[in-house]
Parts: sequence; C-alpha cells; structure tokens
Amino acid sequence: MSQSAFQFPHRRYNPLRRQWVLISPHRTQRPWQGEVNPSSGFSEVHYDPACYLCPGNERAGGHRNPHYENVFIFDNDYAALLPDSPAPETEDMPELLRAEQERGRCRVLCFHPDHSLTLALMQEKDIRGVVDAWTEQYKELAGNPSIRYVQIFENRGAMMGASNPHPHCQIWATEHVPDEPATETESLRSYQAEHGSCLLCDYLKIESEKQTRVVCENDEFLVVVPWWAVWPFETLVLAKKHVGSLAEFTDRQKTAFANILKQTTIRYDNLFQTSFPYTMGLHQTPCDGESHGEWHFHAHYYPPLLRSATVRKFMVGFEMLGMPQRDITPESAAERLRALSGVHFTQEHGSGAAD
Ligand code: H2U
Ligand code: ZN
Repeated sequence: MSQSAFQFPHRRYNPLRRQWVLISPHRTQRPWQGEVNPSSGFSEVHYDPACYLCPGNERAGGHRNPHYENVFIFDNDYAALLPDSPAPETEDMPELLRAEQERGRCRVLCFHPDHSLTLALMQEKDIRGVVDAWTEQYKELAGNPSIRYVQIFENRGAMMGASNPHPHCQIWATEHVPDEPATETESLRSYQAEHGSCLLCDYLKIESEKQTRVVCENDEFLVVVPWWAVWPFETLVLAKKHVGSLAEFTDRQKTAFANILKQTTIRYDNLFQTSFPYTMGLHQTPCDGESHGEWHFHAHYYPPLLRSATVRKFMVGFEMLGMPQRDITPESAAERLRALSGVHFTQEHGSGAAD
C-alpha cells in the first residue's frame, strides 16, 4: 500500500454495513481553521428542579421519579413502541404499500442522580453500575419471546437531539431485528461462511498490528477510528474476545468496558474542550431464537463535530443522494484523539464542571 496514493480521493468499503465512503484527504490541505471554543454543554447544577430525570421530580403523565441513588430505569412516557399494538390491516392493500406489526418496549435509563455528570465525568465504579444495568436490561428483554432485538443507545448533547443533559440512555426492544443490526448479521455470517473466521476478530488483528487508527485500548477492548469511518471522529469499540453480548461478559470484561467508555468519552471532550455530542450504541447478538455464533460485541460512536465545538458535519448533498464523504482521513482523526490526554480537561487543574 502506497501512502501517497491514499492522499488522493478514493473510496473505502465498510464490510459491516456493506457501504462505500468517499475519502477526499486533499481537501484538508487548506489551512486549518479549527479554533478551540470555550467549554460548553456542561450543566452547572447537580440538581435541576425543571429536569424530568432528576431524583424526586415529576415526569409527563404525573409520574414521579424516586429519590434514586445509582441508576434509575422507567418505561418511556412517550414510547415509540408499545407491547400490545395491533397488526395493521393489510389484506386489501396494494403489494407496494407494505406494513407489518411492530410491538416492543422503550425504556429510559438514568446513569446517575447528579444532573451535571456525563460518562466522561462519572467515576468508573458508577459507569460499571451502568454496564451492570445494561446487562440486566439486555438479559430481561432478550428473554422475552416477542422481542428479537435490544438496542441500547445514548444521544448526547442537543446537537444530536438529546432532550436533556441529565446523563441517560434509551433502550428500545423490537419485534423485528432493525435494519442496521440485520445488515451486520448478514455481513458477519457470510464472512464467517466464506473465511471460517470472524470479520471483527480479523479486523481487530489488523488494527492492533497497524496501530495507525487506534485511539485507546485496555486488556479487553480496542477503540479505533475505523478504516471506513463516515463521521469525522467516529469510533468503533471492539471487544478483544469473540463474545456476542453483555450477557456473556465476565466480571473483568464489564469493568474493562466501563474503563474504555470513560477513556473514549474523555478524549472526545478534550478534543474541542466541550461536552462532546454523539450518538453511541451497543450492537449485540439479536435475540430472535436463531444461533448467532457469528456475532461480535461492539459499540459505535457517531459524533457530528468536525472542526470545533460548534462546527458540525452535515450529511447533505452528494452524501444524501450518492454516498457519504469525509475530508479528514480516519488515520489523522485517530492520531488527534490518541494524542489527547486521558485526563478530563476540566479536572486537569482541579477545577471545572466535575468539581
Ligand atoms: P433523549 O434525550 O435521547 O431524547 O431521551 C429522553 C427520553 O425521555 C425521550 O425519549 C422521554 C422522551 O420520550 N421522556 C419521558 O419518558 N418522560 C418525560 O417526562 C419526558 C421525556
Ligand atoms: Zn436532571
């Protein structure tokens, strides 16, 4: 592989999503205008009387949160899926107007009672508590025969549509395996059938050897800006061992997962000295009753920011109509994230939001 040839426009393949991404590295040769904006996005208060997630406060429909001390889980008051919605009547419908029943559950999981915290600022032992709660939720929902997939995800920051800065995530459990994990299942399965090995185990080996796209790692997890990253600072968190879901994690893996989430989110916050927005999600074994030896646990971080705390990437134009495109290479994004301190910028001098 010639390094110089990769400085020209080329496209790279994402074998998980089966999509191409256009890379235009020469566009970043224009002067770097990446001003570092002052810290923003952090909450100043530990308790907000107007927050519907803070302990003791009222939510929609008159529900009141308990005075919780660790994590707190409740059924989403505006759930996108219901456990008992009826099947649409499709008998007299044209074939092109297809619809199917989709039952499911939506929950909200508060990570911590403190309104001002984020995963980057929480103590590792408390993040471990979140990992334990995710594990229990996955096990319980996956054990329900009418559920075929459990999606745990976090929308962080107003830029990503999060409705509230209080540290929380959502869990949507669905009757069908949604498109993204369904495509990944297909990809992992066909790769295994063809090569007799796991796509992500093989990919992990390549990235560990090359190191150019590695952001950080610990004994159990490797974080890379993947070869095929679409978002400027997109990362993929890979379990080093071939396990399918949190339900199979050892105690050690759960602790290591909490550690890697903190390491990753600290680097994100430090990049533009802001509470870094993103959508993050866990991709785990579908619970559709089939055997899924091909599944390899991983998490995706999709952050929108491009140049500073306020300049974001928009997926418009050619990207909506053709294919995704990026300017900074995954290698340079990884290099920048890797070079950042593993200590949160607000805590480096013993002051700031985390105090
Ligand atoms: P997001 O910040 O990712 O939007 O998640 C917050 C969720 O909280 C959102 O899905 C729910 C919204 O429906 N919610 C309640 O369940 N009760 C409320 O009182 C307000 C918001
Ligand atoms: Zn709150």
